[in-house]
Amino acid sequence: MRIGIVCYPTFGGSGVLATELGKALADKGHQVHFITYQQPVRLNEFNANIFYHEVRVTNYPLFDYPPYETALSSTMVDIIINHNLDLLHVHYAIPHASAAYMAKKILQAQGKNIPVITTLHGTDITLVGRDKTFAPVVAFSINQSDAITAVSKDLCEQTYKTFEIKKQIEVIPNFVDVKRFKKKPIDAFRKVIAPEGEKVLVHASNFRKIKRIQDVVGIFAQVNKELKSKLLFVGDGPERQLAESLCRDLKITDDVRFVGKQEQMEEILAISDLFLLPSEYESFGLAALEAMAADVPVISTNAGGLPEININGVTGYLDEVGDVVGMSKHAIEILKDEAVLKKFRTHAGAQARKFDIQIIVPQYEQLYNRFCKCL
Ligand code: GMT
Repeated sequence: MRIGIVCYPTFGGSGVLATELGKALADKGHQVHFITYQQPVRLNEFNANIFYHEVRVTNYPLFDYPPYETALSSTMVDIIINHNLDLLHVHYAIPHASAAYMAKKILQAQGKNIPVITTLHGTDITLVGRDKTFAPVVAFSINQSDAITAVSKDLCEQTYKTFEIKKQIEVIPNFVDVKRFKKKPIDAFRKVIAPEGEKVLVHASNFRKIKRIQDVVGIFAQVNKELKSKLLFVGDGPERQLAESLCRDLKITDDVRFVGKQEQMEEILAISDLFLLPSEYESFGLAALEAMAADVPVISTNAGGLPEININGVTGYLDEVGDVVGMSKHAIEILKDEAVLKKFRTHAGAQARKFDIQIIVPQYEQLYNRFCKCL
């Protein structure tokens, strides 16, 4: 089957998921065409079945804003025709679903039907999508998709609550390649990060407000008072400075490292003991699932779809948004006793296996098959 995948090429969860899906489909023999404005960050190896098409936006002095959506629709049309694609799968509604609708209509006028599948990822519904500036277009283009999927039950419910959706939204949860995240820790690396055998806590995100990274600092400060520990901040984003100055105020800078955006997350997770995700909302929490796949328990909030992956008292703990005291207490409870930590690690790994790539990708293939009998 020839599949077009449209996504954000950045470190965000939707782009990561879309890229991993494309790679898995290519491994299964499908021809996958990524249509994005940059090479997706996780698209870092050669595969004969993968093609990357860049969306180029021609600017013109008249334009205060480059017309990206128009360029995207035109590129979609071009690639669908010239590579004879069977189906288009767009990740993140804005602006991918509406650009796909436009491409579909253009092709329809030329006598070609291209099925469009839209996967909703979270903020395209719960934050940006519900903004009045975008809402009518988002609702319309979701309704015009041939199939709609959401990455968690919670996101599915939020979408029905937020928009008047006339179609069925199918839940296909995010997945993780468990094999990839089962890495042996590199001793030399662990020694650099935690030279005295300190416990290693980690947070990875785009450091947006919704991630509440001030709570990551707050939790770590409490843990650090009780246990010798280090904190790794992976990623970058608007709240980084705030977190850095909070670390200075709390005098914990020697034990906190901001390591920036990292492609080899599995190596960092392999030397980690606990993952912190105190977000205000997560439709799913792919970063937490990746941590669990590396046998790292998770301290998170109980917001959004997080309870669908993190099991309270089993794979980690879930507390109310902003409950730094509760999350600190739970973090210490897991970390202070090796036997307890080991139990949580085992359960986290087992839970992640339920979301293994081998289990979830066939669900997307079955969905594609309903629209195109060429598998
Ligand atoms: O978390 C972000 O801000 C990035 C965002 C994205 O679209 O890249 O992540 C969303 O999609 C991920 C993959 O499906 C989910 O795991 C994240 O929970 C979700 N983020 C939010 O809902 C805030």
